[in-house]
Amino acid sequence: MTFSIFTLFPGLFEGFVRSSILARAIERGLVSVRLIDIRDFATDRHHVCDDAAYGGGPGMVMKPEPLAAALEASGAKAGKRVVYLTPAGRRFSQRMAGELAKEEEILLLCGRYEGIDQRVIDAFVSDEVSIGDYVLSGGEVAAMVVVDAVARLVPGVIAEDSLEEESFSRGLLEYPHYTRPEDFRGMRVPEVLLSGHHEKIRKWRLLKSLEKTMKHRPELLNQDGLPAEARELLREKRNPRLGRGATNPRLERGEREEGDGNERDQGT
Ligand code: 6GU
Repeated sequence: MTFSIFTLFPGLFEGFVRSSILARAIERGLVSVRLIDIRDFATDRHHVCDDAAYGGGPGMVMKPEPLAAALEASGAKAGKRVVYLTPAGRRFSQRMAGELAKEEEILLLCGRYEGIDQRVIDAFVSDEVSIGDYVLSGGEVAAMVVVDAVARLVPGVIAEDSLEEESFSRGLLEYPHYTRPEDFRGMRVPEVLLSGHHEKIRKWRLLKSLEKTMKHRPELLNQDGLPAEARELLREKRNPRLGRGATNPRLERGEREEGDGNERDQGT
């Protein structure tokens, strides 16, 4: 997968492409990143890339000629996805990342100032993408977000099993994680995670994922595609008098129960 990034600030990407996961993917030939400095395609003496907006108003607009020349020199138009990063775009999502990861190459266009001339969008852009409801001073940080999210979905970049477990891949936010030590400043790792009881751990994690999602992103729970077991747990949580009479409060607290496989030193 090749990411071709069109920007007035290629230097912003230097640390990013040298960072661990992406650097390793590049090293292994799974991903490549091409940086195209739009300014190199401005033909005037001062390499001017912006100008005042027709119709007036504050702020500058990126001129069409250098952008078009940069895109044409880099093989745009050959049925390739050209993604323009703009706060006026469709909201980026895990689903969109998955779609983009199927492409051989994507071209990412980073705007600065008030944006780029509309005619470049009309002639070259296949997707206008925003990363969220706030305004950044340019598309570069947004392009890094897209490259990061897409690159890690390219087969081989990260382990398949870690992808499956992840936030959003099952429509829920992630459960809490713990590593050693067992006791950190008096805060203990929930007993269920020390039990070696895989089924209990799986259920506890699903419950914690549901609780986290209810608290931070309740709108995610109304979507299709939630696993049946999650849907059932949710129904019980929302109405504890239904079903099996609520969830087990000891399980929720991650405490141990007799005979639950939590007893250690039994070779489990
Ligand atoms: Cl893609 N660009 C800019 N400039 N601001 C944004 C954005 C993109 N997404 C959210 N805010």
